[in-house]
Amino acid sequence: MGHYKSNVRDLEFNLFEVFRRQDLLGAGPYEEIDEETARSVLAEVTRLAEGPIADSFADADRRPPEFDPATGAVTVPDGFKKSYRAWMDAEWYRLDLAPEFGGSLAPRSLTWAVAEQVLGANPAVYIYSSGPGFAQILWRIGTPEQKRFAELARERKWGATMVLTEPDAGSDVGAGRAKAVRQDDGTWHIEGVKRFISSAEHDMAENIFHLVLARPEGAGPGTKGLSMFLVPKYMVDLDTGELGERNGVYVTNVEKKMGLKVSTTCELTFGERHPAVGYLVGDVHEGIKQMFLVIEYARMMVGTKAIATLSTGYLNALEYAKERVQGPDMTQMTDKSAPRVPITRHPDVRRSLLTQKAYAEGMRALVLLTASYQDAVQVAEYEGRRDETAEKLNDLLLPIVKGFGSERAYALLGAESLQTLGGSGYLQDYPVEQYIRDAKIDTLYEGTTAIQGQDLFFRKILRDHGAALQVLVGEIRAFAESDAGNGRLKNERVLLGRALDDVQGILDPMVGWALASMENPRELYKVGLNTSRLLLALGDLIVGWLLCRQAEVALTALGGADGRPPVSDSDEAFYTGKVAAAQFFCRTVLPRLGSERAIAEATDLDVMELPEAAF
Ligand code: ST9
Ligand code: FAD
Repeated sequence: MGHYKSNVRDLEFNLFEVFRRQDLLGAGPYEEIDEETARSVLAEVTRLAEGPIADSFADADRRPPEFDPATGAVTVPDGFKKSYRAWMDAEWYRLDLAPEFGGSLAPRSLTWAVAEQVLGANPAVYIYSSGPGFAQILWRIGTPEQKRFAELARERKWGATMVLTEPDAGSDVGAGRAKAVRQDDGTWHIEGVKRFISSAEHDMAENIFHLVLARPEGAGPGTKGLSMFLVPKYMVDLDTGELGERNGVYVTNVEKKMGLKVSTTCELTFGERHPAVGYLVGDVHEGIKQMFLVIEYARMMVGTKAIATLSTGYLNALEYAKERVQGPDMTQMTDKSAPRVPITRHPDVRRSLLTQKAYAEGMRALVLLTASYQDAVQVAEYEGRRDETAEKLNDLLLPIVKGFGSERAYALLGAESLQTLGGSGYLQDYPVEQYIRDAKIDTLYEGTTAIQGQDLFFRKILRDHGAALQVLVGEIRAFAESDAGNGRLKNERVLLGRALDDVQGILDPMVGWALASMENPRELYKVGLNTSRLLLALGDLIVGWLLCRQAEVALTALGGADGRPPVSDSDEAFYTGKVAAAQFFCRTVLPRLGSERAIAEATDLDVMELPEAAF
């Protein structure tokens, strides 16, 4: 048995019992996919993920890719190549692609359920495999020539990268100095050095294309002065598809990292040896807007990766706990001859396991809720209209999936999953220590947690005048005030309502300080002292709500309502676990939001007035 433990039962529960995705299938944009097909896709991906994709996970960590500074070439270990091939050859990435672009479009909820399994089994496989997805974005926004390039890229399975970061421009992308110089033939020469670029070199594809942000000579400062350029590693004859000369973009270093080692993180130098030719994407100077099409997808991917890792971390911890015998039952702790029990009998281990289960399953539901808004956006597009509410709810939830998801997953993997294995968790005999190293990056790239918190408050709440948030809050309030759970969730709904008031109690003063900052700019510091707090608190609230919704569905199934047959033993255990996770989360996690509120309300400027020398 490999390291990866999928939770396909829970994926199906979310898709078909909670979010009822079957109601969308077989019609509109998803005419070709019915529920049975969707379930068989999940089953097949589970087989791949737990088998060939997971196979090289540990080995590729111990023997990471080798970089040859003389040639700039990178050699990826053979085992990993096999995992990558297994995924690319299966071509499930086509589920994300439009039929006009060689795809078999599936709802995003299904494609993120598929992605979860690959990201949990071997995240770098998914990251390297994003070439066709990048190509689709280029195909949507590119010139006719770039559309042709995109089709070749998809067919030939070329690799792709997103190129923003520079040594002095990380969170502050607008500080980028890479330059674009226009040539007489309409192409551009890119000059400068980018760093930390994922997948910029490897030996698993014949070509790699880079989507690069650079500043045309004379363009203004900040992100709005950046344009996006297509810069291929090898030039391409668009008529024949043949590869031509080597372009002047080279990897000049590959970083040594804490985790996710098989995913290359590269310094990328443009135009040093010979010109790096770039093509202005779509022939328009809208670089940052265009790049956010990629970023939005990548932020969802990073959150899903983190949550997938927590899920397999929890399931590994659970398996270990069931088998590890240590100490007597607590009620017999003074009896030195009492029988020893599996550690699952110890209250503190149970607390830990339920904490992991509630977060892993609640955050999976958060990913799939977000994906269900993406489904709505796709359906609307297909019908020739826009669903602005779904668009905005997706926008609102993205920083929570990414920022909250990665923070909670990383914290729990260390504090709870590894801890469950005791000293054994610290060894490389078990996968959890690698999970922790591999998951740390999720709080950092694609915008750090601080950036996600600011995105949530300033862009997704304040700039939206709270409109999308009010829709979400309205749904949570309605649930809290309903009779969901038929009496069995009464206490939980009260706790949920209180948690909602607490989150509102964090948000209200923040809005007040933001308004007051127009008179006194320093009031903005009080907002900045609380954006990460709001991000995490709102995440906890949504997880609590989703766990309660799941519990409601589970209680109905257990109650045998609507003349349903009694459930199987395994389903009975599954549904019982759902109710328990919701109750546990509402009783032990949500009350903490009251303290967060009190801390937020008491915010003053002391922290900002402290002289740097006093730190
Ligand atoms: C990275 C890669 O870290 C990590 C691993 C990658 C692995 C690759 C995997 C890729 C998978 C994806 C493949 C594609 C597949 C597709 C498949 C399809 C089916 N939302 O606030 P302002 C825009 S990469 C949308 O003034 P500042 C907007 O246009 C490095 N748009 O910002 C806005 O204009 P307007 C990641 C947004 O103060 C404009 O930006 N690095 C959003 O100038 C300016 O906005 C980072 O993430 C948004 N949320 O700049 C950088 N926000 O307002 C983190 C902004 O007129 N830093 N825009 O609409 C930030 O995000 C900063 O906040 C900043 C600030 C740079 C935006
Ligand atoms: P900094 O921006 O210097 O941040 C340092 C600290 O200051 C952080 O805690 C941050 O939260 C905080 N901070 C910074 N600004 C603010 C602010 N305004 N308010 C509050 N706090 C702030 N980039 C790409 O373009 N393409 C890639 O493919 C890519 N892949 C990557 C892969 C890996 C393994 C790594 C490590 C990075 C990758 N990156 C990539 C870069 C990544 O997106 C950046 O590292 C990230 O955006 C943070 O930038 P930075 O490292 O410069 O940190």
